[in-house]
Amino acid sequence: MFKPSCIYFGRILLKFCKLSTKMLGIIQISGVNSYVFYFIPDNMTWTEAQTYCRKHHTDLATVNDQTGLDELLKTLPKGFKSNIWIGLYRMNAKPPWVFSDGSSSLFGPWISGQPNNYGGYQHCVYTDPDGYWNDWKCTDQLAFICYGELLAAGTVQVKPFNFVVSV
Ligand SMILES: [Ca+2]
Repeated sequence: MFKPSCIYFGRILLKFCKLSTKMLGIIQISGVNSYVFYFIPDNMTWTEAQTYCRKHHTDLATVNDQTGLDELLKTLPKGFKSNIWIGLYRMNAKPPWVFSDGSSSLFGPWISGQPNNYGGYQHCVYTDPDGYWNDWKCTDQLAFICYGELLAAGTVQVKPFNFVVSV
């Protein structure tokens, strides 16, 4: 099955998706508060967490700015002190860091000295409960945060074939 690849402008103010090799469609136009985060307390590998989020929500968490990160951290239970997977990863030892949903990483409150790719296999990213990030071994099992797209008031959703343009 063809999986659309998407480009986000703002926090899904506009989301363009490449629908096939020849077409680009506007999939969704939605409001600023269009993300909602879900804390999942079960410990999973990064890939297992990604699979879970895609099945039950939209994807592993994408975080583009401090406001979004603050919203994400609010979902943690009071007193929660462990590290949590977010959607950020890289394919190998070199950047770019990208999010699970395909969007670019424009923001990174790394812990001092990170990312360090310790041991050469730290290709996934957790946030600590204070909101600082570290690259980490993807096969370690951590709790994680999914995001879902919340269709706020004023949201317009269009069917792709209404707005298909050639590229
Ligand atoms: Ca690291």
